[in-house]
Amino acid sequence: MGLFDKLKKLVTKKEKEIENKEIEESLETYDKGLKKTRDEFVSKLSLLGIKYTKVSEEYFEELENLLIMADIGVNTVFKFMEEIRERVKKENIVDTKYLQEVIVDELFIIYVNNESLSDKIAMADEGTTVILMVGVNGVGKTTTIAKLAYKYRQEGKKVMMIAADTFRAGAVAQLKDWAMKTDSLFFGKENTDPSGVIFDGLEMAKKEDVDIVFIDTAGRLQNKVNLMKELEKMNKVIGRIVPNAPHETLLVIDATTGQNGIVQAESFKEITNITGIVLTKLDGTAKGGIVLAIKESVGIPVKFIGLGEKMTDLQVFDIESYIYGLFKDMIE
Ligand SMILES: Nc1nc2c(ncn2[C@@H]2O[C@H](COP(=O)(O)OP(=O)(O)OP(=O)(O)O)[C@@H](O)[C@H]2O)c(=O)[nH]1
Ligand SMILES: [Mg+2]
Repeated sequence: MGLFDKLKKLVTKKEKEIENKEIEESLETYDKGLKKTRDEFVSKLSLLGIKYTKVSEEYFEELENLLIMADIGVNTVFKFMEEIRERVKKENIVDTKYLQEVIVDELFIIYVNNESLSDKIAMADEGTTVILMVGVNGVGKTTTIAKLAYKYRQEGKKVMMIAADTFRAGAVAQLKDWAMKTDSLFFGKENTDPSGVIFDGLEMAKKEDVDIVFIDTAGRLQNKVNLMKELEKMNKVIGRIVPNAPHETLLVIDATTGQNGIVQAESFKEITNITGIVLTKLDGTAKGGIVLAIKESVGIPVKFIGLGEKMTDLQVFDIESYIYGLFKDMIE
C-alpha cells in the first residue's frame, strides 16, 4: 500500500531525525500538543476497529460520526467517506484494521493533494518585512506575535512589535511586556487611531533597520464593513511606508472554537487578503482535525500552529509532523 508505507517510512525517518536536537524538540511539541486529539480520535478509531472487525454499514456510520467529532468539517467528511467507500469497494477491503491504514492514508491525501504546501513566510527581498496579525478577540494574536518574535530573535533577526490594538485597555502593555521578554523593539500608543500608530511605528522601524515588524490589531469584529474599512486603511498606510507590505497577513484562529473558526476564516478571506493561518490552542482541543478542514474548505495554508501558552510553543506547520503526532501510536 503506497501512502501508508510512505507514512511508516516517515515515522522511521522522523525517529531517526530525533537524533537531531532541534527536530527532536519540534516533534516533541507536536507529540504533546496533539495528545488530546490523538487520545480522542485515534483511540476511538482503534476501538472502532475492535468493535467491528469487518467493514459494515454500522462501521461506516460510526466512522463518519467520529470524523465529524474531530472537526474535520462536514463537507470534507462526506467527501472523505465517499473516497473511503470507493476504495473499500475497489480494493475489496473487509478487514477494518487494514481500513484504518487507508483512513490515515486518505487524510494525508486531503491535505497533500492540494497545490502548494508552501508554509514559508514571505520575507521582503530587502529591507523590512511587515507581518500583520488579524483575528477575532481572544484567539491568541498577541501571544502568537510573542512566539514568532522569539523564533526570529533566536535566528538573530532584529524584531519590532507595533501595538495597533489601541482600543482594549491593557493591550498595549501586554504587547510591550512581550517585547521586553523577547528582546524586541516596541512601538505603541493608547487611545489613538490604529493607522496613526502603524504610521509612526513603521517610520521608526525603517530608521532602526528592523528586519521583521509584527503589527498587533484589535480583535473586535463589530461588523464586517467597519472591519474591512479599518483593514483597508491600515494596509494603505503600511504600503505607503514600506512598499509591497504587508508581506504577510496572518489570520489567527483558535482551534478550540471548532467549526466557528472556519466561519471566521471565510469571513476574513472575504474582507482582506489573508496569506496564511495560525491555528492556536491545538493543545487544548481533541478536535485537531480542524487543520485539515481549514485547508480543504478555505484554501489558505496553515503556516504556524500554537501548541501551548509559552513563547516556545509555536511550530511551523508541517503536515508530516502533524500526521506523525496524530498517528504514531497506530503506525508503530
Ligand atoms: N493553550 C494555549 N493557549 C494559548 C495559545 N495561544 C494563546 N493562548 C492563550 O489564549 C489567551 C488569549 O491570548 P491573546 O494572545 O491575548 O489573544 P488575542 O487574540 O491577542 O486577544 P485580544 O487582544 O483580546 O483580541 C491567553 O491566555 C493565551 O495564553 C496556545 O497555542 N495554546
Ligand atoms: Mg491581543
